[in-house]
Amino acid sequence: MRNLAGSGGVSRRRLFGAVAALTPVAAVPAVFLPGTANAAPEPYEGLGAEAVDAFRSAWDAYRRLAWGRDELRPLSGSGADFFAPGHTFGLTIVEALDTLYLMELDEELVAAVQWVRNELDLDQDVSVQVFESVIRLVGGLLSGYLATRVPALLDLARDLTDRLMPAFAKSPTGAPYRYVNLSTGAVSGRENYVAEVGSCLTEFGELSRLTGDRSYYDAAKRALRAVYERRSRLDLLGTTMNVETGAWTGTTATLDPPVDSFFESLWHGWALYGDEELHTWYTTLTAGILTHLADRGTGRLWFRQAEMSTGHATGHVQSELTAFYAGLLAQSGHVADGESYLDSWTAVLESFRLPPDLIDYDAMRAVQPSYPLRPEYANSCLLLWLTTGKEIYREQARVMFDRQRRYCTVPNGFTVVRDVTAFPMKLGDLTPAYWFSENAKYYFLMFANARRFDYGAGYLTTEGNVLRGLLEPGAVPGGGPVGK
Ligand code: DMJ
Repeated sequence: MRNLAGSGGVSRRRLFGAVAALTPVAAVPAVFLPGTANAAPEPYEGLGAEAVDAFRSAWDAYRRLAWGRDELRPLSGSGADFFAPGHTFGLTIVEALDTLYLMELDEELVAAVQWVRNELDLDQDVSVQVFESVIRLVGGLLSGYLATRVPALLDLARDLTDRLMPAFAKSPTGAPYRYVNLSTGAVSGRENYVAEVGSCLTEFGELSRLTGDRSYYDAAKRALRAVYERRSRLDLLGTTMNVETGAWTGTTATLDPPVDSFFESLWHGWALYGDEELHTWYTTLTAGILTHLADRGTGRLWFRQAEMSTGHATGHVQSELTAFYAGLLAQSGHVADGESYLDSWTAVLESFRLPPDLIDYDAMRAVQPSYPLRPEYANSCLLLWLTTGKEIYREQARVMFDRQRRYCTVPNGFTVVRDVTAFPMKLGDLTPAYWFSENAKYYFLMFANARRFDYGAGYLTTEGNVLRGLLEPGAVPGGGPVGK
């Protein structure tokens, strides 16, 4: 194994050569992979093509039945709006852009980019959730831009972010309001969750880097600071704060939602933009988590709920969403804990056919038995595989991929499960847009030797949007930007 973090070479220079560099991009932390000088992995059991087939089956159904709508309802054969009824943003298209690029589905990519350029309407009189708009739409547009170099995608990312900025600018603390009206700038939702306050830095940082306007990065960092400065003396955070007063209104310390991706944001901010202060904040809060929330009482590593000021335990449930933390721990140097935590979720997969959305880990009981096609387990498999080079993580991802195909496949692609404990499982009627951005991409990157991805220098956001390591944008037919 060797450190391949610096192996971008000519391709990386081409990719980023034309963009303004505002904040110097620090060395991405060491990523280790077995493989060739190009960091290209051996394909895994021919499953790369099967990951593309899985993606295509859902994508074709979306194109046929819900094109331009936010999400596909595969059972009823219709579309659904994600942000607000009657308002649609083609969310699935935006989320899929870089996946289409990586999978070399170029005809589909051209059609997707054309839809975004011609049809995506940001000037809608509707309140949207700031967090979801940032990680899904801004992030999707940015990675789409980095993949294709179509300037309109960057312009749209900036336009949307400018429409979201009142949520930050109007807040006395800098922690954003939860909602903002895209047309009027009116804000609402003074109680906001920690994850939603603090998960904008990766995308805003990239926008600052690409446009040379650092106000986006500064707004996102001010929001992170507003939370960090209110940590308890045990270096724990609560769940919810009043963004006008800065007072905590939810004082349970947890890694589960609605806090989860806050910690990713700190690490990504350090890894992508070299911000030492974010590294310090991440290190401080991680020590608090490992000291006061880590619970090894079952013989496995879990993370309990506790009162943020005293550290007294208040709960022993765990959301499947928290499975992301295995990868983050490994990525940030806590490899042994990351591996242990993934093992805990692998044990869940041994007890249930698919991971329930919420479990009581003491009793290994499903508290919320749905499985909304979540990607966090596969995400951590990818990061642990990249970090350790161990094949076991590709094998575990294969198990998850097989389970999804076995239990979630329907004639129009894939759908969510309402109850994984029922025999047969009860299905719901939705292909979440994140499936196109996350699950399919993680499987493809692990199982294929993706020619358009630099495995030694790749970096993905919390929503799976690739912000580093996209190679050869000129490889798309016609050369140069798609749709130019
Ligand atoms: C995704 O939207 C993102 O990964 C987010 O950070 C939380 N998880 C959902 C999918 O489960």
